[in-house]
Amino acid sequence: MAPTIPKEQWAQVIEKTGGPVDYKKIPVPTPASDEVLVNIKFSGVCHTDLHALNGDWPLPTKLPLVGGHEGAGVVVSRGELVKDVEIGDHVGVKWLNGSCLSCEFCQQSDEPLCPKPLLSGYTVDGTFQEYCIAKAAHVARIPKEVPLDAIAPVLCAGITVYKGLKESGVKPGQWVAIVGAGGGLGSLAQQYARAMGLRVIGIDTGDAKKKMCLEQLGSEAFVDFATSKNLVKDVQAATPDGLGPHAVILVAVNEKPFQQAAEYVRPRGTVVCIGLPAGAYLRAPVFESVIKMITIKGSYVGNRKDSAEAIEFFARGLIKAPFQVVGLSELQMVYDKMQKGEIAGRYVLDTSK
Ligand code: 8ID
Ligand code: ZN
Repeated sequence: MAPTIPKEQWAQVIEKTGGPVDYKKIPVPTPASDEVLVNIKFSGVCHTDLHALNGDWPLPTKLPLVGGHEGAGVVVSRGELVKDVEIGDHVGVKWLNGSCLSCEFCQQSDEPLCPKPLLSGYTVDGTFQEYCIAKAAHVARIPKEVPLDAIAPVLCAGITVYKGLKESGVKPGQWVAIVGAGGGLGSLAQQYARAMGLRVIGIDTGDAKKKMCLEQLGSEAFVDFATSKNLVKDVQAATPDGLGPHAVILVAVNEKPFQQAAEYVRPRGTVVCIGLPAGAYLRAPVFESVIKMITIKGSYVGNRKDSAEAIEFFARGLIKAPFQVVGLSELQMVYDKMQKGEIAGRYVLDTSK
């Protein structure tokens, strides 16, 4: 029996850049021929959603905007060209809502680099609503036994850090520093790193995040960036030979660590930039970069295969990161906490509340 789809739904809407978000009723959209309509059950709140609200990136959002791009839910209707996604399937709506599928980048499975991307919760309405549209070719497949609340943060944070770890080229047994370890991406990065056989140094601040990283997420060492007197030395000292981590995964929302990582990464090591602090620049000493032969690179979400792999790690029970569920109506509270750096792990919104 086809599910009943209401005409109206609850959503969190940004009317103007800077906010606040407005919790109100809006029409339920209708999918085009190549799209599906997903009844979003849970959506994670990523710091990218806060960048969208604040308008602090050099890329304008649509307005009014429904944010959100970590949506897990159930397909309730589909366009007439959609053949391989069924009504009732569990799917994830990711940051990359759609891409052209024919450019050079889409052809080589680098679809996040498509010059004409549709970005959920940024250039198209996202997952902070009960019913969300997504291109059928891009929805992530979620096995039915996987809980939709816990998988939600994987749909951006998990996929992104898993991809970043692969891009770093580190091998099992090697050390990786996760900078911003206490946040949404950082907490999942530790779990993926452990599942991939890596040894982890967490970098963030405060006792709650320290405890979470060391006791729950698998970091073997923790460096508090706010209290460390010599961060570079402390990070290097956390590896047994004192030469520093083989890779650094930067997921902080602050420019400074992007200018420090090259100093403590091991010779031949790789610095992977993922966090997107507003107006920030990379900086590295030329002398050390050259004589240590280091690599500095960016990493941006993941393609459909990376997404499927990241979900499979989760489905196998290898990824357990803390999250707190609150109602969709409480999004502004989540933004306020995120702005102050007070969130350990991820908040997930229940769209029915
Ligand atoms: O594809 C991508 N590249 C991608 C995908 C998804 C998200 C990029 N992002 C970007 C987001 O837009 C955001 O800029 O990654 C960044 C992190 O997102 P998040 O994990 O959702 O943010 P959070 O939960 O607020 O965590 C940030 C953590 O960084 C710590 C904070 O304490 C917090 O725990 N942090 C800060 I701010 N400064 C730090 C520093 N100097 C720091 N940790 C270590 N050193
Ligand atoms: Zn995100």
